[in-house]
Amino acid sequence: MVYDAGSISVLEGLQAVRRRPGMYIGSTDARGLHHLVWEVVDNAVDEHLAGHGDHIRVVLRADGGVEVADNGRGIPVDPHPKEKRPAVEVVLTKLHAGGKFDQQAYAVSGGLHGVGISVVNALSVRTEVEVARDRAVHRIAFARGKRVEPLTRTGRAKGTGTTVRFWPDPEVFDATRFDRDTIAARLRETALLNPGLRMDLVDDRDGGAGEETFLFRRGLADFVGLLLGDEEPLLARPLLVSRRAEVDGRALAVDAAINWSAPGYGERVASFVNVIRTTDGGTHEEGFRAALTARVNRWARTDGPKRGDVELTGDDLREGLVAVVSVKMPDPQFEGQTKGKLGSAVMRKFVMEQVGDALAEWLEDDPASARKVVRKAQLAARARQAATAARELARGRKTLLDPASAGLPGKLAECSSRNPEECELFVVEGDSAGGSSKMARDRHTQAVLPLRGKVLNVEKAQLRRVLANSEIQALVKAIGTGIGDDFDYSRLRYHRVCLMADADVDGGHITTLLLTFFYRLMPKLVDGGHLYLTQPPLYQLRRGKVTAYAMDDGERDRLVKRTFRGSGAVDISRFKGLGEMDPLQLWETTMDPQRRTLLRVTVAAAERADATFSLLMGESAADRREWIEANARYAANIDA
Ligand code: 0RA
Repeated sequence: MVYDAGSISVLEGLQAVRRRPGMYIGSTDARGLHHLVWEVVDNAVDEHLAGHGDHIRVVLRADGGVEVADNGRGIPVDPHPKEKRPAVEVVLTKLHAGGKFDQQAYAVSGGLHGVGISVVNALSVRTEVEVARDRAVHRIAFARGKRVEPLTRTGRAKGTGTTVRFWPDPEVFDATRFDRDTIAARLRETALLNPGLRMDLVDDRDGGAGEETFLFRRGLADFVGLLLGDEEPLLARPLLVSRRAEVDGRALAVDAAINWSAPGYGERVASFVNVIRTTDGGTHEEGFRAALTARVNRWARTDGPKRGDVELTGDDLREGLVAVVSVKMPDPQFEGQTKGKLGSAVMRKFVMEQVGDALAEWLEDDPASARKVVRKAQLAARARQAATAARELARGRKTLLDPASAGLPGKLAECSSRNPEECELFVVEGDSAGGSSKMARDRHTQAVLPLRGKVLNVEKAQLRRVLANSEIQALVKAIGTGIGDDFDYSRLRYHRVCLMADADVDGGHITTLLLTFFYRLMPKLVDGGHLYLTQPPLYQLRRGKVTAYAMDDGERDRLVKRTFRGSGAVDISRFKGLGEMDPLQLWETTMDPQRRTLLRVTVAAAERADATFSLLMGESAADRREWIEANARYAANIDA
């Protein structure tokens, strides 16, 4: 074969890629291998962004290769004016030729992407390209970057499009098996960011494992919905931002969808630049966060609920935040080890201003939603303040609250098992109930800690005062994990912490207080599903040898009508409190794992208690029934 000067330099270029693949695709491990797929897919996505094509199909072939087909314009096949070779051959062999000849405003470029499909070609044992264009199919093939079959017309075509097939070189990569889940996640993400673009993934390996299609109509709103999963959203509809402007002659765009998880306290923000995920954030995320904090705070100060309340920090506002921020710009600069961070300074200000303005408008237009956001952040702010207070307190009373310091509280009736997974702690209100539950329990797995209710009068109580309380300190000590930032899950001594309070107003109060305490200072205990409410009965029904218990009036009436149907009077007694039950009754109804009803406290329930607690402070309480009903709705019955 004879090479002209141009093709020799081309080959030298691809040889350079083969000598130092890491320079072009980051690495030669699984991550680098998948970059080959992203490279080809991104080229096809660029074609869609340019207004051509709405369907991309990725096939993981049984023979180890990958095929990416699109219905764009097709890579041009006519002779390249300077190179005197078909344009498609130039695109596949010339380094940095990129996917496009014309400089597109939003074409994927910079970072690891946009190095061109020539890099894919260089690092594959074989590459085949089929172009449908001008009513014909054209085909060309390469081996390790060298053309092995010249461009030929192979048939007639109706539409247009490009199909790239490649087999990664085992001499280059540590392993050449593609991971379907990784590719599926990426294609889903791409589809979410490009409403109307259909992405298919076909896995033909292992006897044809399946086909998935990703196609979304609502774009970022769908994306946020997906990030929320089955968590309840704070806003019925996410706040959508879509703005573009020209800055210093550069066309910039920002699209965002913003919501919050009603029960959540984590933060989920996914950001993108030119449809490429920026896993390490960067200037666009910084601008977004700054806008959120500044604008919501400004609104909260002037128009928000409870004016003059605590200043909300960015962290408070981002509790439960679920958002997608997608920006577009020409020639983005990436930073960091894996180039996952946007460095272009122009984006910080642009996103801050555009998202800021959009937020300001939204806050004005939809104050009801805005109040929801502010209220959630205010709860977070109070929790933060309480945690700080707790830490300060803990520092002063290291011996009492420090999980590492020796000794268990004197009032704790410990169980004998040392396996936390099977251990349960019953936190019991009142000394007399504490006495009977100590007698009733299964000593091997059940521990009892009595708390004196009077000491825990929550009315007008401040959380920091609650923490100074020796009863609460005993509780912290018994659980073993410490609190706030010092919480250490590995020291958890009981996998079930069961709150056992009277079924009356006072009991409801104490439970509210304890739930608030756990929600604010041991959120991981709640989140991990370790916190439970016992359900002691309100009535005992007896006739002859038959005894039954009822949790409420409804159950009592049902028992009278069914179980106790027929002649003879039923003796019904009402328990005024746990203290009235004898140990056997307590065991049968409330503690025996075989017969009791335990309600697992969800994060949503604890959060609700926290809100109730704030409302209840200093006010008269809602009655017991309402309280229990409200909470029972959020707790899942785990034993029944
Ligand atoms: C160069 C120029 C044009 C399109 C493409 C490349 C192109 C590349 C790939 C890679 C995968 N799919 C692709 N589709 C198109 C513009 C063609 C024109 O102006 O007609």
